Amino acid sequence: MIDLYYWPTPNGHKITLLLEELAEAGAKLDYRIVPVNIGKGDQFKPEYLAFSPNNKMPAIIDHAPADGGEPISVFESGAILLYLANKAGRFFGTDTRQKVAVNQWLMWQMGGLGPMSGQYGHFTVYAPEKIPYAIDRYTREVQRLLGVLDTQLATHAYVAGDDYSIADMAIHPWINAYDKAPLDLSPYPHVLRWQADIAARPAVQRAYALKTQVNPDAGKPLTDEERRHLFGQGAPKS
Ligand SMILES: N[C@@H](CCC(=O)N[C@@H](CS)C(=O)NCC(=O)O)C(=O)O
Repeated sequence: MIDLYYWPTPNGHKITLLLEELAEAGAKLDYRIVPVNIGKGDQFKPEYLAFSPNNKMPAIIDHAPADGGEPISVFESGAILLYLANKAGRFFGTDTRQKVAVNQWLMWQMGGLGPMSGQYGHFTVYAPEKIPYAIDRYTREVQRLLGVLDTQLATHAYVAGDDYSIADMAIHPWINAYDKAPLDLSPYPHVLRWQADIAARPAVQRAYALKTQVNPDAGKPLTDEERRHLFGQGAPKS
């Protein structure tokens, strides 16, 4: 059994996308969701920090690792996707070349599209003060990344080639992640085609449906308490 420490955000969706897809593919890994309400500060609880020290979700604890030993915990969504895909032997390519292709696009999401989109959302949606330079900077960077993705998808069905992989699962939730600040995707027709193809998958629909099941308040404006937990994380160690 895998405990998935989860809240329905783009980084959380990545893991349910994989776990639901594994079930669909006949390679099911049993899991149960442990909600981490990041608006209430669950990510700062000592018992959570003990295995997920970056105070973010998602994280997992696998109580039945392949080596039969002690439970294995993993934090960072990219590391979790790699761990689970390797354990199941699915969605990570079958030879070295495919694995390299999946890995590089996964890292592209983790180091590029995810953080840049996160800052785009912060400055366009959440920041109490609208700073034109920051909004412009992150809008342009997300648009640049969408252009890179569009070029790749012009000649490939999925981001790493012919097969749907964990790289697609990492990227999909981050395409236009902010309903309140939608970007015009019409300059990226291949991204739109790929986005729709993936959205039609039954496993994807099940994964995204967890959003309102786990957080019925999803999409509502942040309360002051939620802002405090999410954006006031205390002073750095000096
Ligand atoms: N690099 C991390 C980022 C995770 C992340 O930013 N999670 C957000 C929600 S999408 C979170 O837990 N935020 C809580 C906080 O910042 O206190 C990953 O990919 O797992």
